[in-house]
Amino acid sequence: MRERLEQLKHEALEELKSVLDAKRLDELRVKYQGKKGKLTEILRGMGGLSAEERPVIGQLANEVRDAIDAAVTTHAERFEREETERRLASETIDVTLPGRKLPRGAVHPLMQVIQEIEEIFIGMGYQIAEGPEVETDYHNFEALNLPKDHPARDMQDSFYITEELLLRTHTSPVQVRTMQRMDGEVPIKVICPGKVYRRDDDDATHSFQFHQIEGLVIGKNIRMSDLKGTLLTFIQKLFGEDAQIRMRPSFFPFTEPSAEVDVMYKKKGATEPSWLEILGCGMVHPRVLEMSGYDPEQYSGFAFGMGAERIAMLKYGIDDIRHFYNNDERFLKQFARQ
Ligand code: 2NL
Repeated sequence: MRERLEQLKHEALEELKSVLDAKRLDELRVKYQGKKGKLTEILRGMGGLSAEERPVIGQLANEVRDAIDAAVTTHAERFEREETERRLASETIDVTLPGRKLPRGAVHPLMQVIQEIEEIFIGMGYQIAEGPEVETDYHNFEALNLPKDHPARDMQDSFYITEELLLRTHTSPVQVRTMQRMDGEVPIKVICPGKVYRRDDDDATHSFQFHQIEGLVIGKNIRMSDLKGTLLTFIQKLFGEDAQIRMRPSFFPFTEPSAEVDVMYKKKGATEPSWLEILGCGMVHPRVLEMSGYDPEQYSGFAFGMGAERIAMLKYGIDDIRHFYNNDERFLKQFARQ
């Protein structure tokens, strides 16, 4: 029995030398130490030993078992270490590699122009006001001195939702709401940018949906010369210090007197500068002041309005308004800053 144990130990340790992975190692452990293993088999035969032999052989059997255990554990630890090293080598991340470049968006050219105009007026002490795109007939027309039978309502064919509700045809209702909210207080200095809608057939210069920027100033002794000076300052900031303006008499139901403003400007691509119509304006009509709670005997004001697309087209020499809405990257990328 002693020889068989020694032989078993020798055999197990020899076989262990050729074991190269964790799976084979486990198979080997079962082969010798398992329930049906070789060591177990030998120990089962201990019943036939004498009382003197039994403790001696028992101790030897324990030694053999411990020796095989220790050798298996040493191997297992080595396999584990090797596996960790392999994974460390194959899963290494090079943190010094440059990152992937993400495509970066840009502000839409139309929004750039609107923001630039807003900033010019903010610099002159104006506030920005916004309002709903679905408006009441009252705010869009009535309060602007356009009663129901007024022929100017035909000029602005509109998208009606109900008898009383429509998509705003200009941003003037935002100014009406501003006057109502200010409740007779002065001064008012606001810029109202936003989307407006008119029933037009789309072409190179018309769109059923476009953007307007309107301005309103109300206070004591506001005069036509204040309007002209404000507009000259604005246009020189937008088109350059050399830009000149001229005012031509015009008509709007909500201003009296009214004027159209041209700017002397060399369009991108043009050889000679020329007068280009850029906005409409005037002194707020006394009835408009009165309807929104300002006594025209005490207060006066001026207002102006311009199409944002038109300004952007003049400034950048864009020949078709539809470029703004097509979202063609070849167009948009030309205006991406940086
Ligand atoms: C144009 C002309 C204009 C106004 C808009 C206005 C607003 C109020 C009172 C009086 Cl609340 N006027 N707005 C005045 C004159 C002209 O726009 O050609 N826009 C594209």
